[in-house]
Amino acid sequence: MIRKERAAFRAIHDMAKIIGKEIPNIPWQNKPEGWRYPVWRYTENPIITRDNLFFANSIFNSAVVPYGDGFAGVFRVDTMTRDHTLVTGFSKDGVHWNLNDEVIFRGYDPRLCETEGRYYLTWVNLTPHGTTIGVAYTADFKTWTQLEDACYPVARNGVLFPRKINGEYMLLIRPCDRGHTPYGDIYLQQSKDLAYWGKYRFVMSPQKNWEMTKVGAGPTPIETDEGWLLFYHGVLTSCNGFTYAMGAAILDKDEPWKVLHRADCFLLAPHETYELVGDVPNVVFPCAALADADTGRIAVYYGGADTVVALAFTTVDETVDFIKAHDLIKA
Ligand code: BMA
Repeated sequence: MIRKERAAFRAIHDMAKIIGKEIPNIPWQNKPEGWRYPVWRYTENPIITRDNLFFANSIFNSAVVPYGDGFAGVFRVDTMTRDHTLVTGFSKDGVHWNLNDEVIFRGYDPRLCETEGRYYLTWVNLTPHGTTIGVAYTADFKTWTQLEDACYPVARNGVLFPRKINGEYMLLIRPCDRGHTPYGDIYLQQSKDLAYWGKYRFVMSPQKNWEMTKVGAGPTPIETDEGWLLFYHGVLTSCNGFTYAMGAAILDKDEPWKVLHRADCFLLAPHETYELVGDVPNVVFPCAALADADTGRIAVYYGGADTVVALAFTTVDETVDFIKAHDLIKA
């Protein structure tokens, strides 16, 4: 189907629509025959391992965006001294990456989004008093301008929306403690200039067993005609420690602290060896998603077991339908 026909088909069949750019070269594999779930893994996973960079102990929770005629990314590299560092990387196809060994920032769990012609990076910035949310921007992934940290310690999982809403930048955050926090809700804060933040709003807390310990925002929210599609991680504490899985919700377009729909179960949880075995076993940690407005395809990048980067696929229809079919928000 060509683009116009696809748009007409979506309108007639009342299908969800991504509001954003077209990404014709989005990494993609069709859903395997007989697969009943809304998210499926790339068959060549993991796409990045420690062998992609000299002196890396592990390369995992990482962010990517379309850039030029390919893709750019910021990668979490824990080094052989076990320092937390961020480096850049480039790719033609979103699957095969060349990483640079120059450290751009110290910290971890980067998120990227493009807004107003700049690529904004948010990450877990390290301070002597605990972690906070670092903010920086670039035009070329070579020179970076660092802004004020977006909150005082202690917080993690700072995720910017890809455009201003009602004239304000909006940032999802997860207040936490200095350790492996045994609790956690998602909040939102607003700013006119990315320097001064306020208008704090509660967004969501754990609801079901699979996420009962804590929840935190994942990739940059995806704008759809139904609202903001948010993938997030939820953490379960078992007698063996934490298990991280990916859930999904739809937030109100204009007041994104309002959760319109939310799946009561995970959409992706540790199952494959590279998710079950590694430096931290049983971790699926999504940090980025590419979304093609033309086809509705979505490619999610996630860390596996705090050791590798992996890729999974879905479509906006599959995910939105699944969330609504398993909705824990009662009308
Ligand atoms: C969180 C963060 C993530 C990590 C996860 C599982 O607190 O440190 O980077 O993937 O724990 O270890």
